[in-house]
Amino acid sequence: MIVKKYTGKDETEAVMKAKDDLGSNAVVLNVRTMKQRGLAKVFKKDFVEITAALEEKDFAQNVNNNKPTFSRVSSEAIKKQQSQINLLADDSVNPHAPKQSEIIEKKLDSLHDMLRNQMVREEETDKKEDIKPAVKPENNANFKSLKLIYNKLLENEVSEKNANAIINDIENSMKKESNLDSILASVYQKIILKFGEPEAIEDDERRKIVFFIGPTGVGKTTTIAKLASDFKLTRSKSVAMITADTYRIAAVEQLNTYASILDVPVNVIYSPSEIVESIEELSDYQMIFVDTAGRSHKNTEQRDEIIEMISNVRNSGIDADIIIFLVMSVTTKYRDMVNICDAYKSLNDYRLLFTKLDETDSLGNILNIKLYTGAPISYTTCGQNVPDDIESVDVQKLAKSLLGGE
Ligand SMILES: Nc1nc2c(ncn2[C@@H]2O[C@H](COP(=O)(O)OP(=O)(O)OP(=O)(O)O)[C@@H](O)[C@H]2O)c(=O)[nH]1
Ligand SMILES: [Mg+2]
Repeated sequence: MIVKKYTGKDETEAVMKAKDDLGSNAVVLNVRTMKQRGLAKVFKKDFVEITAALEEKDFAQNVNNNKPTFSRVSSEAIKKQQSQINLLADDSVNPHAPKQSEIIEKKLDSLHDMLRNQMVREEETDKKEDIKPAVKPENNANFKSLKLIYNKLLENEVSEKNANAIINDIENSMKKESNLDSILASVYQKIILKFGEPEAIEDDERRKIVFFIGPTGVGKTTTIAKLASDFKLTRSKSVAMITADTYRIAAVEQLNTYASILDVPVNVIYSPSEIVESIEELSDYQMIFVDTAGRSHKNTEQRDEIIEMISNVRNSGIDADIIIFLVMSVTTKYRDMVNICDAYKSLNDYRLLFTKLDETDSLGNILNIKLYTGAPISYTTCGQNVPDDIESVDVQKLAKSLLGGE
């Protein structure tokens, strides 16, 4: 992994520098505003420093591809990252800034203590069980730490294949002997890179048609209510809804209830051919959320209706961004999630939205499915409360949780 720092008079300038240097797959790990102190305050302006990271293989590819464009880093994402963990503070830039080692210790201390305690306990268990992580005990001073982290990942339902890949990467790039803190920090960063840049709904002026598709009962309608509320009440957008769910008797009523609380119009459509006309009727609205009936991915006929509806909009030439959220509950088994994603593969560019994080402690499937599909992750929901129980994916929080942290 390549980790580099860039400075600029503002975030945009620093990100542009990273863009020129690292290319499209880089991920911003951290953004800091560096304040001038003492006499320097008079002569020099504050500046922004970002820490960006890139997988080595992507770096090599960038060089070959003559540096493609940087992935979109929304100002929202940047703001969010300002409050996020700073693992790589450069001690030399600002003498008053906390030292790198202090920051790592502070941010990862709970994980560290927990893992160390566990290490002692597992020494006992190891004698009884034969666990087989990717790391090889021979000549590897880091074996215990890596094995612990590997087991933690498996415990959180990261697949064996993905846990092995993470551990192998770390093992290959590590010094002969590293302490638990630095191994943990490397794994943590690796996981963040694997999650990639989340893609929430862009908060810009372009009109948006947003589809919510997925299995029955995962929370599509509830999630629409949460997002519609955010866009209408917090971001002052004009919002409308369309429901293609006339399948369940109470479905239209459910959406109507949310819509009337939010005071937004709802159109009901009965077949895929009606969608374009319905959107045109709502031409005054910036955001149109389209609810669909939960479909078993095994019922290909029903699934094809949804795909047809989306294709109709794509082919209509409507001037709007089309966003598709494939909504899945994290409580669903990995194998079923894979089948669901496969069922909608032909849509190509859906984003992953995971619900019901409050119902499980094991979030490994989010990483597994992200890596299986390559699709961006967007939002997670963590309860039934509208509008509060939703957030743009916080990859730092997810990565910590996969390592057993709070
Ligand atoms: N615990 C929990 N429950 C949720 C969450 N999101 C939605 N629910 C609940 O899940 C149930 C189903 O939610 P809906 O929004 O109706 O799900 P849906 O995907 O629209 O269902 P269908 O339209 O029948 O396919 C409701 O009881 C919701 O309150 C969540 O994040 N956590
Ligand atoms: Mg519904």
